[in-house]
Amino acid sequence: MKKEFLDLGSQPIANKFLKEDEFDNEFFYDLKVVFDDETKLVSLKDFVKPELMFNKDYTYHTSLSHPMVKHFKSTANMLKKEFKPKTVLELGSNDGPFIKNFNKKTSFCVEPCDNFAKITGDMGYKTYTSFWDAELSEKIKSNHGEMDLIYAANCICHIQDLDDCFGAIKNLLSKKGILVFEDPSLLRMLERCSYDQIYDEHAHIFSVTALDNILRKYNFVIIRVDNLSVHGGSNKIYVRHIDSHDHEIIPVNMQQDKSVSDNLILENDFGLSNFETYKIFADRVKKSKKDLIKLLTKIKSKKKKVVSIGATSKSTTVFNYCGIDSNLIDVITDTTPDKQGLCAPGKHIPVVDRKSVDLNDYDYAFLGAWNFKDVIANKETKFVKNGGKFITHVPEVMAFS
Ligand code: JHZ
Repeated sequence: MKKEFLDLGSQPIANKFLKEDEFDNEFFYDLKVVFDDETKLVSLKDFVKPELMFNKDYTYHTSLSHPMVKHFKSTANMLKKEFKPKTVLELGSNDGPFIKNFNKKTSFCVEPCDNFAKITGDMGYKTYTSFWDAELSEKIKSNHGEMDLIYAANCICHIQDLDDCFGAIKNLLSKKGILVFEDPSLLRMLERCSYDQIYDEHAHIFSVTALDNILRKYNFVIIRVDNLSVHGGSNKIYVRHIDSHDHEIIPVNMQQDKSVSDNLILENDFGLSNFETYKIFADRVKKSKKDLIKLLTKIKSKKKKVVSIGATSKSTTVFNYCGIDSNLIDVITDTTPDKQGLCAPGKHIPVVDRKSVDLNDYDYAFLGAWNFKDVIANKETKFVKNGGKFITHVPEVMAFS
């Protein structure tokens, strides 16, 4: 039984930055969110065709975010040390910051966006330019055998058909192998009212509770959960086959640790299994929209200028849900060359290189990449010294310096 609790209105493809002559044919869909009473999974009501989102024009380069490169390097080193995998598969390898820490002969990538698949291919990793599914799992198994580590960061929550996804993983993961994946945390999203985690690519926002319910169907068991600060609060989930060690003693690193029950209890205490919690969240989202429009309108009425930092998928949701266009935000800066010179999805605010803008010409800077608040604040100390203020909507709408 899927119950709708949130309507974020008509939305464009979150990462499809456009030229002016593409405005008329831009694709829009209704972004509504549902809660499944049985599994407790939160998902989009209507999915967008994957090919419209993940293709050769995909613009999100993981390696352009230095904190993420650091994060993937330390994750890779930790996994090598703790699990010593002989074979590794990464789902959604993007431009390779994780896989590049592993042996080229025994590590493989799956990446549906041609532009990124080419990057890891050129780095020497066999890369399957394809969406993850049962057929591909079979193909990889017959080409390279089973995998000891299957890793996916910000990828599983993008896969619409979770049954096919986990079935395909079940088929390829070696008997004593480990599946590790990380995605934004539903609990953190609800706590912080960061509703902008919801956009076309995020088919689901995972709780440990829902994953525990779903993974059991595949005879998988969650053995550990790490709460991460990346992407505004994510969970790293460690999973093995339930019968991985038959009658042998299960090694310590493969035993279920306390983090699993700790997270389940925390989520239960917050009310993640109750529909009422989602209705309260939806009311907070509506208030956040009202507050943000009010603040920006007030600022503009005083003839002040506002820049936005980070042309994120998240800011696509905020700007389109709140109806924020270039009357309220003059320009967006982003460090990604592929986004610069284009206009942001839906509301068509121009995106420019940070280096081409003197931030001191602006009075306020909206944090489109609020998840990098500290990194941005440390870079932009001159802006603050000259009286500039940041604006964020997470956890609530405010201007600060
Ligand atoms: P960032 C993407 O979401 C899409 P986004 C995807 N669906 C997903 O799940 C998450 O990532 C993981 C720029 N920037 O990481 C770089 C600056 O301009 O929040 C990026 O374009 N200045 C795969 O798009 C953007 O902001 C800066 O100082 O919401 C950050 O995007 C910094 C630090 C970043 O992900």
